[in-house]
Amino acid sequence: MHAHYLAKRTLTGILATLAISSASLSLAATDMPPLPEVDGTVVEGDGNDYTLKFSIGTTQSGAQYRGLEYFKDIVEKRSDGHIKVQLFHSAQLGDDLQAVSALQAGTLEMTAPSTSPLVNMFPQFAVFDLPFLFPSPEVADKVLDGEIGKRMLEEASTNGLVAIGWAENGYRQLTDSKAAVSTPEDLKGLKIRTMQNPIHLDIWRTLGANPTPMSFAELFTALEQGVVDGQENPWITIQSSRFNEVQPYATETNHVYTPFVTLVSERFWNKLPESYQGLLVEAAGEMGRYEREVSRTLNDAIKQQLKDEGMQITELSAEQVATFQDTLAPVYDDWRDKIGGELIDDIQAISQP
Ligand code: EAX
Repeated sequence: MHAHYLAKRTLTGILATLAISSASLSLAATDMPPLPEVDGTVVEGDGNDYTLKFSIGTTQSGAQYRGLEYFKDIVEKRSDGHIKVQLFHSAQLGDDLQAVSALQAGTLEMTAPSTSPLVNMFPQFAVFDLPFLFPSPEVADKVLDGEIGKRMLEEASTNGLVAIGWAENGYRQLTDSKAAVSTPEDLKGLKIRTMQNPIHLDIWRTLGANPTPMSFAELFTALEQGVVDGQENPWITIQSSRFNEVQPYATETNHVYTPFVTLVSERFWNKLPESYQGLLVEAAGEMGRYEREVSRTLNDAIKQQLKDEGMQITELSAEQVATFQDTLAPVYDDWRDKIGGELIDDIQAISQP
């Protein structure tokens, strides 16, 4: 058993090395790390076979999809092949909101949208839209993996959905096609696509831009055709969606931290034996930890790669960040009461060193 494991590892290592050296040399810094080995024992089911379609909005080359590949590996191996996982990327089975509706209808089994388009359904998710609330990924982890995140998953397990874990899209950055942006004044008149979320609309309106909500699936074409001038997403999502091909400018604003919430169709969930429900929860936890690690490890390398490919990236000074924060203070105060000040206080308490 031990020898077998060793042999397998070595072979995998050699194959990975070969793949890297024969593939693209220029992308080495941002190549996905190899998938971790699956550990854990086989989980006994009820003898039935299940097929699970898991669809996401981002593309095949992002960290999110890499996480899904790990999820598939875990679930298929640990169910001894009784659960088959089929992966769909790039909103092939619908954008964030359409995929959630499909889960409710029982025509799709899993998805992992950004929390932002779901705030009408789950108002507490709006904390993830408040500007500059999460000072570091470590604070985000404490919130997502602690009591608050657990409570939010419970509260989001309704309306035909079961929420079983957190991954991340990450810290959002601005891109545009018109000019470099380093102050809110530079945004005047810029048409910025936002997620379908009232706080994001408020943020960009308050900064002086001309925001318009749109699904992620329509975004590349809208940027390419100049329907909008800019958008905002984490570096990894900007790169994996090739937005830099149509957006020469970017600003490292880090204005919002966006998680992905892992959702299962309740109709599918209820068909599964309890042991397989537990397996999905464990696999979602491992996927979330792995995906966040990949996303963070690649973040800076991807920013550098975007620069190398010709994107003009503005990095803000502390003072410039403060100007954005001060301008957005009214948005923060206004939404604070609507969302619930106590929850925000709890998150801020976690942020204190
Ligand atoms: O599924 O809409 C967006 O900007 C997000 O990146 C999208 O939720 C990814």
